[in-house]
Amino acid sequence: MSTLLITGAAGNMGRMLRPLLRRPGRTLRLFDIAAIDDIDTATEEFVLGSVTDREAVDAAVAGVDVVLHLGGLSTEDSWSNILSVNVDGTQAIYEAAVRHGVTRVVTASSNHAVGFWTHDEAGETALAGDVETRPDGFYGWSKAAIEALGRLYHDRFGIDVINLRIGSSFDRPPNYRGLASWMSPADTARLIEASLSARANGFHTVWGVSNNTRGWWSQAQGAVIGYEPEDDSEVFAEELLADHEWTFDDPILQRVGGAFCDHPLGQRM
Ligand code: 15L
Repeated sequence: MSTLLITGAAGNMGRMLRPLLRRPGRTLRLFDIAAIDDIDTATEEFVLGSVTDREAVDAAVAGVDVVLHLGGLSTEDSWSNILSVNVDGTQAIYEAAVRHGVTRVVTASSNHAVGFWTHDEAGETALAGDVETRPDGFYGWSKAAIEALGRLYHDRFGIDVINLRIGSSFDRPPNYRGLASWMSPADTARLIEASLSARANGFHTVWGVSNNTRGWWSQAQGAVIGYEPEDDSEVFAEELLADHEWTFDDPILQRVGGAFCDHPLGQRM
C-alpha cells in the first residue's frame, strides 16, 4: 500500500488527474484549501488546508510515500502572494518531507520558468528539458525557485526530486500556441507515473508536453525517466489555426512562454 499526496488537488490538474492516478494498492491523499465534494472513499482521503499553513502541511505530509506538489498560484500574481504561496509553500512541503522521511517529491514546475527561451535559440535541435532558467514573470521566477529548492533538498537530504516543466496541461489545447505546448490528460498521467518509477531516482528536470507534431521542446530528458507521450495536438490544428497563421515570426509562438512574456509583472491574470 502506498500513499501519494496531491497538493492543490481541487485545482484544474488535480481534478483531471485523480481518476487517472487511481491504482490498486495506492491511496491518493488530497490536500487543498478548497473542499472537494466527490471523494472516492475507497481510494482517496482529504486533508483541508493551505500550503501557507505549516501545521496543515505537516499533517498532510505525515505518513505519505511521495508528494505530487501541484498546489500554489498557477499564473502571474503579486510578488508577496507569489513568495508566500509558491516559494514559502513549497519550502514548507520540503521541510515536512524531510521531517517525515518522504523520499520523493514531484513538482509542477512550468514552461514559464524558462519562458524567454526562443524557437530560434533552440535551432535545429529541440530545446532541452533542463535548459537554464529564464523566467518570464514573477510566477515563472517562482517556478525556477521551486526547481532550485528541489535541487537543494535533493543534494542535502537525498530526496528524489522530479521537476516537471509543464506546458499546457488541459483537456484540449487552450489556444493555437497549445499546438506546441499541450500535454493531454493521459500524457500528464503517464508523466506522473514515470516520475514515480525507479527510473526517476535522483534529480530530474523534464518537459511536460505531449508528442506534438509542432512541438519543439525536447523529449530526451523525459525519456530518461521513462516518459513516452502518446498524444498529439495536431488533431486540433485545423480548428485552432482558423484565425491564426503558424509562423515563428509570431512572438506568441517564438517564445516558450508565449503571451506571459509581455504580461505586466505582478499583475494577476
Ligand atoms: C502555466 O504554467 C499555467 O499554470 C497554466 O494555466 C497555463 O497558462 C500554462 O502555463 C501555459 O503556458 O499554457
